[in-house]
Formats: sequence, C-alpha cells, structure tokens
Amino acid sequence: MSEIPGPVSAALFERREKAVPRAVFNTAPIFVADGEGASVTDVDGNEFIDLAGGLGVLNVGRGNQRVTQAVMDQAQRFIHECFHVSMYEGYVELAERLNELTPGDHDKKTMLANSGAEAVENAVKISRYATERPAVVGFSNGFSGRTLLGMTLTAKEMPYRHGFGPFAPEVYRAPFAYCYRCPLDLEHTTCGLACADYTADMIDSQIGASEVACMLVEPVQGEGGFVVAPDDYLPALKSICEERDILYIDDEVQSGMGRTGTLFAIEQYGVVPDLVTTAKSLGAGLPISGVTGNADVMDAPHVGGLGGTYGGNPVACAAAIAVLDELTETDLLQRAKSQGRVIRERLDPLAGSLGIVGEVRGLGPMVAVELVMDKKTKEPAKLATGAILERCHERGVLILKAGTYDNVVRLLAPLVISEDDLHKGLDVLVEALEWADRGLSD
Ligand code: PLZ
Repeated sequence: MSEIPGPVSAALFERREKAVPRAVFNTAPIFVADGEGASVTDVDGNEFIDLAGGLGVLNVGRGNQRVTQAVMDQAQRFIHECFHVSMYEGYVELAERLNELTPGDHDKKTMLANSGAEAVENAVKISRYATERPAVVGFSNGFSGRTLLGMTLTAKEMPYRHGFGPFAPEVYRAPFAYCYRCPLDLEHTTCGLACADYTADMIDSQIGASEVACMLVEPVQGEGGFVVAPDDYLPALKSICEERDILYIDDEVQSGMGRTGTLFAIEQYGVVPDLVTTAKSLGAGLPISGVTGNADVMDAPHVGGLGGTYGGNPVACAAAIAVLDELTETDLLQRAKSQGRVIRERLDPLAGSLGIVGEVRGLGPMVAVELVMDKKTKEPAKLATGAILERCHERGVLILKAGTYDNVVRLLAPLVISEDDLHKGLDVLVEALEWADRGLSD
C-alpha cells in the first residue's frame, strides 16, 4: 500500500482540480485502474476492498460475466436507436421483467429512463396526470436526486439544496419515522405511530387530501443514513394513501435489487405500492432506471408525454436483464442475507462497547453505524465520521458516509463479496471505530 493518494492518483487529482468543478465531490482521493467483484485496484497499484459498491450500484459486483457478455453482445449489434424512433425488444423485455418482479400481481407497465432522479421525476409526473392533483408528499431525511424536483424532495440543506433555490412548488415534507431521533420525541412502539398520524393530519388539515397526487417513500432511507422504517410504519402510510386516493410511490433506487436481502425492501413490509422506482444496481453500472406501476396509472399520460433520447438505452437494457437473471437465478439473495448476518454479528456489539456508536441499524446487508459524541445528547460525531472514512481508505477499504447530520457510516458492499474480504473490510472499519472512540488517537 502506498500513501493514499499515491503519486499517480495525486498527479491526476491536480488535473482534476483544474478541469472539474470542486462541487462534483469525491469521497476517496484515488483514481481507479481496474476492478473485479468487490475489489478495486488504483492507478498506483493499491488494492481496496469495496464496501461502497460504486454508491449502491454494484450489487452483482464488477465484471459480472453474464452482464459483461450481454453488454458486449448488444454493443456489437447496436448501441442506440432511441425507442421513440425505432423500437427494440430489450426495452419491452426489461419492462416485462420489472412488471413481473415488482410487488403485487396486478397488471403493470414500466417506462425506462437513465437515472434515479429521472425515475422519481417521471413517477411524480405520472401520478399528477393520473390523479389530476398537484401536490407531492416527501419525507424528512429523504433523498431523491439532484434535478429540480429531486432536489426539492431532498431533505438536506448542505450540500444538496444550499444556494440552488428557488425550488419546485407543491412539494410538502412529512416527518419520517427516524426512531433513533424521533421527530416527535417519542418511543416506538408506545408512540402508536404518532408520526404517521401527524402526516395524515398534515395532509388533511394543511395541504388538503384532494390536492395530493402521491407520497414518495424510501423503505430504508439511503442518503438519509439508512433509516429503516419500523415494521408497522409503511403499512400505516399505505393506508393513509388508500383512504385518500393518493398514489404510494416506493423509491427502491438504493434499497432495491437485493440490497436488503429481498429483491425490493418493501417486500419485507407486506405493502404493495402503486408505483416503484428502480435505478442504481438495476444496470450494474450502466445508466438506467425504471418506473413500474399499476397499468391504468402508467397509461394515464397522453401519447408522447413521457420519454427522452436515451431512456432505456439498448445496452443498458441488456445489462439490466442480465442483472435480473443474476438476482433471480443464482444464490445472490441468500448471499445478501448472509452478508447482513455477518455485518450485524461484527457491528452490533459495538453499540454496547463503544461510546461513539449511537446505533447500528439496517435491513439485510444495508447496514449503517450512526456516530455520536455522547449517547445521551446524541450530538452527531460529524468530524469523527470523516476521519473514520479517511482511515479506512488509507488502510485499503472503500467506504461511504450518509445521514442528515453527516455522522453515519454505511455499507453497500457488492453482494458477491467473499466472506473473507467482508471480514477483512470489517476489521478495518472496527479498528477505525475503536480509534475514533479513543478520541482519534493512536
Ligand atoms: N432516490 C433513494 O438514493 C441516489 C446519490 C449520489 P440518481 N442516491 C445516491 C449523489 O450524491 O448524488 C438516489 C437515491 C434514492 C433517488 C436517487 C437519485 O438517483 O441516479 O443519483 O439520480
């Protein structure tokens, strides 16, 4: 291992600073030369264990054979046509697969786009058209992307919203059930889900139920710090929607594609959403996203109302179909569950033994550690979180933070990571947490 960054990365970084705006942030200060499965080699020859998965995109791992082959075959036949010009089977096949695999056995249809933000934008457009209502309800700690509507729905001032207003109208924010920091200062389950009641009342008394097109919910909030919805919370939100003819949009951009041990996180809550957004690991790194929903709702907008030049690009469709084959025909979901168990066995005890660990939480292998200065006051340990990331990078582990208060370390390792590599990665993380607990001193 060289110093991080090594000399070749450092030289590239100088060029990057001149050529690329600083706002386009980077977490690890390295440039990549090569990657395979859950490991990355940088341009200085350093090897890293990947607990970040290219920001939740590489659930099937790098260099997956089936994906690579599908991409090469399609690239050799044709790379682009634009579905609005002349159609191709891959778009239809991927739509069929998503219609079949998303929760619920009702008739569904799917449209394809390029990114998570675009999926959210389209889900909202479709909901507004279908209901003829303007308002959208999002949640505290939510993240929906960097477009105007995505950013408006995103509940974090720095760095996502600061300076970028004015924001889109008709977006309202309800308090999410972030039980570790209950917005109503209550305790689950004695709270009786007061936050859901608050949301219902907010819709009825402030916005007007007949004004609300849709509610956008991440079952496990990703950027918000892996805030896991309690068992009874999503069913409660779904009831609120049903009672008011509001469409329930399940944002599975980060939590989907096996990330939580099931294909979609919401399966674990027994809720059937009206619309589902998918992206990230759907394309194994190629830009593709989907909106899947009730056929009548999806068919509401007029001909020509939805689309885009690249939406459902043929190469990206081929990759996504291969990803869905991998997730449904191999033992990846089992591996996801066992990854989750290993992580919890290693990290759960730290909540008792380290003062800095406020909470270890997650669903399946989508696990995070929330760091605090003091367990009572729960003051966020933001600086320590940054230092832990840096220490992990220096010791050969790629890892990310999250959280409204920038004090959450989150794990998004490819589901194909070997148990050995997972343990090695966790060894480094645990050591860094212990170091932070000692006040960042060796
Ligand atoms: N919905 C739930 O997690 C993207 C953002 C990275 P895009 N999360 C990673 C960054 O810093 O911008 C995300 C998400 C959920 C929507 C999105 C948006 O997906 O593909 O980044 O547009």
